[in-house]
Amino acid sequence: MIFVGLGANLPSRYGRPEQTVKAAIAALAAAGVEIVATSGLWRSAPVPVSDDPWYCNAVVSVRTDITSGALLEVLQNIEKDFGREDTARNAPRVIDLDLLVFNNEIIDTESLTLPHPRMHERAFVLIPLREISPEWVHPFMNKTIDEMLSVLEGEQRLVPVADGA
Ligand code: PH2
Ligand code: MG
Ligand code: MG
Repeated sequence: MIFVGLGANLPSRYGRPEQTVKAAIAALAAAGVEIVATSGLWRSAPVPVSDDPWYCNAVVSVRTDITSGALLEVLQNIEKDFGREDTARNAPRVIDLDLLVFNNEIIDTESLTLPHPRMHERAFVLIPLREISPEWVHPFMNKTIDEMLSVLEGEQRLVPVADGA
């Protein structure tokens, strides 16, 4: 299974973060990456907690024959095309496309770490992921999504976006 996380907390040329996230999913499909399942859209408080705007987050599962490195490049090209600027980690952004999981690959290189090194501590990743793949187990933590969520103590605020928003 291949999972991509999406996040946005600044307006883009596509409009509000909800619209940008939907446009980014469409851009992935247009780049030839088959979208298998799409979570709902969620509004989430910034992690770590700050005065930055809340994010819109979602997770998609995809199917593709290209390598993880090539998929990462596709994601980065979409980010660039959407007007993403290179700024500090955790800085507000028009769109963030993170390669979370690529089958059972476990890698740690300069450009790519799989699974994503912080996904297990982020409710804004785990809750959307649970919607589309509730049985998924982290390949080296050997934990289910529910097990990873249970240690987060609910301190991360997350609300579903109403249909049509
Ligand atoms: N992304 C981050 C940092 N913090 N917080 C929320 N709620 N959602 C995000 O997508 C997010 C974040 C870095 O990529
Ligand atoms: Mg990110
Ligand atoms: Mg990123």
